[in-house]
Amino acid sequence: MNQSTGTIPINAHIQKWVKDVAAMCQPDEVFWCDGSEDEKERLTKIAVHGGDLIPLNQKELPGCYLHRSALNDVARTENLTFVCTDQQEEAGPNNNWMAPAESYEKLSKIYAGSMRGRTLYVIPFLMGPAGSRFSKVGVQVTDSVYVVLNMRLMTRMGKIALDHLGNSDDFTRCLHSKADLDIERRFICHYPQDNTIWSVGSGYGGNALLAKKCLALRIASKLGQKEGWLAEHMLIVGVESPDGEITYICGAFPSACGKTNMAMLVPPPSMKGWKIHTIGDDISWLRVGSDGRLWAINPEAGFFGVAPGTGSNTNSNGFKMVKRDTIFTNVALRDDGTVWWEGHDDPVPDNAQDWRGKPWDPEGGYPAAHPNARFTVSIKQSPTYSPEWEKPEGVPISAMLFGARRQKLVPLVYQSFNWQHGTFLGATLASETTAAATGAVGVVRRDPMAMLPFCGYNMGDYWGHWLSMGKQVTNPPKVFRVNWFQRNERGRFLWPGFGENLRVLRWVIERSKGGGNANETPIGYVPQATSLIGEGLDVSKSDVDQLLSVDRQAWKNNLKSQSDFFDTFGDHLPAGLREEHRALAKRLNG
Ligand code: GTP
Ligand code: SPV
Ligand code: MN
Repeated sequence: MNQSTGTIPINAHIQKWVKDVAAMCQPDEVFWCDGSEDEKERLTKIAVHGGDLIPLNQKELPGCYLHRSALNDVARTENLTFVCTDQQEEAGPNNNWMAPAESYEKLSKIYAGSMRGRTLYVIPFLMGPAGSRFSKVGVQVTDSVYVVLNMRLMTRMGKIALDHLGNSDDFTRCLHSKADLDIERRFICHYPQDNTIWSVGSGYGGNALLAKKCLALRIASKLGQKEGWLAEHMLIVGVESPDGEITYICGAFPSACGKTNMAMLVPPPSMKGWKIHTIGDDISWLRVGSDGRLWAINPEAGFFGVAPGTGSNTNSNGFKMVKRDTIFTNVALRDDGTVWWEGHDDPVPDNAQDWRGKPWDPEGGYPAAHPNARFTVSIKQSPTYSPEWEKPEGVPISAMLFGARRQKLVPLVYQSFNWQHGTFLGATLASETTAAATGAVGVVRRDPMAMLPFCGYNMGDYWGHWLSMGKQVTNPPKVFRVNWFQRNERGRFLWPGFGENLRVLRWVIERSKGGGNANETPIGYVPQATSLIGEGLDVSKSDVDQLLSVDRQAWKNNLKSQSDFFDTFGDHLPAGLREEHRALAKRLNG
């Protein structure tokens, strides 16, 4: 076996670990990634040659490639995702659990010899700016060149990570093998006590790019609890008002519920002078600053964004961003070597291959792109990219949003009374499921803080950690609940969404500074219509009334499902949340 480590020195801890892993997986070759441009070209050639990437029309889409995943491997598989702690209680009712010894043994058998005939790639990566107190190092081993090329866009990869790590042993060991892509032999296992992730049998997104959901959320959330910080499924955006002041906002929305879109929002023509600065579209790591505020970084370096629904009418920044140096996964391929998806600017194509590579029948009643088709692209390609992304201390957060897909009940926006009540709004978040995970779509489920699939420990303890963070942050962000997805009886969206969501952000910013008009209701502060909408928006008065209404009876009917959900956490439920639930019941019944 070729064991050359190339030109960069690799610390002894990494070398030892890779040696052990290689002994188990038995690759033909080991390839140490340095993150250079040269290397990217070599790897791309390998990927094209092996069929992992299909070159697209290089005139129209320079540097762009298409990847088609296995048919049974198109989304995260939450039922095959485990947190492996000594006690099941540490993982909590929110996680699938396996005992560490049992799962190591089970997966070892699948890994054994799984890389025969393949290359084992070693990817050192850094999450967060170099030299920042927020940042963490991981090393991923994988037998998928597609994963390497994605990790290269999604993280700071190669030498920069090794330099940050030095001789330390403090890195997350991320082992990944596609093995035979058999769903019966697919497992995504987390070992927080060993700072280790083992993923096998999938080559897709959050299952395989282990920096993302596995490290930056599941492992990091547990580290955050131990070390006194937060790892959240949140976008970070800077909103600049016409007077030039920038306010930073974080937003937690479940998968495929609008984070990427909000992170690179395009202000409507009627809101002149407003500007958007993108820091992150999926993950935030938050720490208390010496000024008592909460500061956030985006640990990632790229977007793994939902393609369907991305067009000039919805997200023109996103649409422009993916015209070069982008990897597309499971979109449709047109005759001229360009790509297409539902919601693309161009009309429905007559001649295209669908995401599986089969001739697509536009009349067939099925989509050309998979509903969870994605693009992978560097954050620097966003027209709204903010250099603040590089700041080691992050940006100060003035407001946090919890959002979800709800056809009914939940108003467009309302504000919590305080941090504890804000934590309660996050803890009771529920959303209609999407194609980002396997399983039924459109079913309402509880998804606290949009973290149900990503919290790496008992969610009751996680809420307790949120409340204790509130005590340390003397100047906490104001917390809001938002919902862009209310519909009328005929199924039409009541709110135009996308760029028009800036109207909601404008109110959020006013409220964060202690201004803005609101009515106090049992669920929180709801904006007055006139102060929210402003000039230049064509939405009927009755729709606006509906968007901002609080149906007291419907909320009362919801109380029991909230407390039933809380009960599943037993003693781990912090008293503060029980208190908030009682107080809500009292306000609704009062
Ligand atoms: P993950 O990457 O899975 O975590 O998702 P995300 O939260 O970043 O979701 P994204 O912004 O990619 O949006 C997912 C889908 O929701 C896309 O099809 C969007 O077009 C649609 N969407 C986003 N914002 C809005 C909105 O304000 N209104 C409506 N109706 N749809 C929206
Ligand atoms: C999500 O599902 O929330 C994503 C995509 O952001 S994945 O990387 O697959 O988790
Ligand atoms: Mn996500």
